[in-house]
Amino acid sequence: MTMLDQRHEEKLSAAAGVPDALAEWVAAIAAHTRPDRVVWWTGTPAEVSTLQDELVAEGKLIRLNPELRPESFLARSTPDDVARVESRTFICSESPADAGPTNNWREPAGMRAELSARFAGCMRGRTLYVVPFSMGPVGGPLSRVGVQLTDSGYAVLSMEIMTRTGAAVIAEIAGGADWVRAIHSVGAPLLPGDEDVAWPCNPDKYIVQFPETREIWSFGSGYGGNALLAKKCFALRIASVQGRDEGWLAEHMLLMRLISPEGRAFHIAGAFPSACGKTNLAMLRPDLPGWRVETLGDDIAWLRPGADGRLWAINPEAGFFGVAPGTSAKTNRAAIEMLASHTIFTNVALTAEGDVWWEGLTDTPPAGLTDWRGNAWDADAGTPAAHPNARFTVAAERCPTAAEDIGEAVPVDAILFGGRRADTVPLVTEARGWEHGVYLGATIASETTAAAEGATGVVRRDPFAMLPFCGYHVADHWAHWLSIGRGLDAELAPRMYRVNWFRRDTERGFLWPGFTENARVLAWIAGRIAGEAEANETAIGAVPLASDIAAEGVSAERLSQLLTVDPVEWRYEVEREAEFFGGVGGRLPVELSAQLAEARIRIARAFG
Ligand code: SAT
Ligand code: MN
Repeated sequence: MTMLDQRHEEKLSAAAGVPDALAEWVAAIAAHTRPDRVVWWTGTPAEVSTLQDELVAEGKLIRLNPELRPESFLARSTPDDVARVESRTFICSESPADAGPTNNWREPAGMRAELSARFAGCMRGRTLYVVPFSMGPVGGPLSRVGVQLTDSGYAVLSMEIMTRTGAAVIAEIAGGADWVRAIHSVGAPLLPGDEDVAWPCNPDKYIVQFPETREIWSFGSGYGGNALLAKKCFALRIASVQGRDEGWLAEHMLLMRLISPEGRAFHIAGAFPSACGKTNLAMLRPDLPGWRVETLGDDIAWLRPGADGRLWAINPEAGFFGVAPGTSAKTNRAAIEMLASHTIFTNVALTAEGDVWWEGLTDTPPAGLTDWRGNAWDADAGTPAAHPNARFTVAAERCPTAAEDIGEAVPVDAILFGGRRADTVPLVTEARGWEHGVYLGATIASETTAAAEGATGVVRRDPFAMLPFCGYHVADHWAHWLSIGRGLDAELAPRMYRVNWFRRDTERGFLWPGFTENARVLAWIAGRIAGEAEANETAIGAVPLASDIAAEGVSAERLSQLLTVDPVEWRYEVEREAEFFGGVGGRLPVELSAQLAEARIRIARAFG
């Protein structure tokens, strides 16, 4: 018996107690995709280290220098597989109207036929891993389970970090828990005589969600949200539909606990598009004496109204899949400490000593770098050493600012809606109430980033930062937010804020230092919640007094620019919002057309 076969046998026995429906599904997928072997993953440390060794031996992972970066690895993808592929992401609801105007809809039966052809024999020569996982603590009141089948060992190790895996999940399924079926293949079968490559993938990619049957089929990519199906595909696209049907919300949000010098805790959720600083904000170490942040999550929050009239939230993930470039001791010291060991890096640069580097980590790049493509890096060539969407994958418990109760539900006091806007949007504005807050969420716009394929720096509407992640009609999502609000106690419901750390001055770049200084904005928000901080009313919501957010090195002139509501910009902005709402069709909630009408009137009145 080879070691692999032996491992296979062990996993099969570990999987004893597998309910018939799960065993039959795995058998059916295996019969169709024809892997050489099927391995039931339970997530023991021995399994992890065996798989790491295998991937190193196959050239799919590079073990980093254990003296400098213990228990850590580097993976390099191919240049055509570096980000989410929104143009190949499909929502296959029965009715196109349920997917709405912002999703790529495909008719389910037709898509199933297409996928069936792609998946036929696609795992030949490879191992099919069965990875049962829980989003949220296994058995927790807001938790959900799923099973990912994948032929990527890299995806397995990443899922092991990002979710809770293991036999306890199988017991949940055996106990009757609903489970999401998630099937992933890199789409690169190995025929006899074929040589494997470091990053198998397929130029033809499919990221497919079937919301009604709670199924995910992903083909052709090994990267991030395309391949770790628990993340965007399940915890956002499928879970948003589960939430719509069951009265909760699955949102693209960080989650943090801000603690004041007096020891009062404020729980803050924040929706920002990909690569707009959620991870940095969630791990903030405030520059303000006495204030502290505990990290609860950096990407996804599931929110549910409680019997007490408050909105409760969990982070369903168990790890962080964060953007490496720009992460430094200045921008996110906690992350730098967290990445000291036990991390899988993807598409960063490799140093001559066998450690990692990326743009922004240090001011000067070390000599002798190998770039993310595996070539000697030429500092003068003008190309970055790390890919702009290079990532780290690391367990949440490694984070020095992680809350002890990470994974448990917390009552939300404030919700932030943010994006990257060079102009127009002030540093922070407070919503007048829930409906105005939903309007702020629905009208988020942000410059595109390297987290998705396509051009970067283009302003697009990204409602609730869910444009690529909402599994149903975008306007129904807003209606659902409105209905969740009606179920909350008006006094205890979260307050809502629009924030923008990225406003620019044409000559001097960013007006606001950001990062640790963002604590000043959070402290003002906490002050508002506590009924202590003052505000100036503007046409678009309340803004802080400049003195309340004054940061060292930010002149009075810059503070006033940061808080300015510019008449020309806002007359233009509100018409862009109107255009966007116009494109959403007849499902636009009346509350939001009323908000838009009110915004127009307020802007006209304020500026004449
Ligand atoms: O979708 S990913 O998980 O690859 C990252 C993101 O876009 O937030
Ligand atoms: Mn994200």
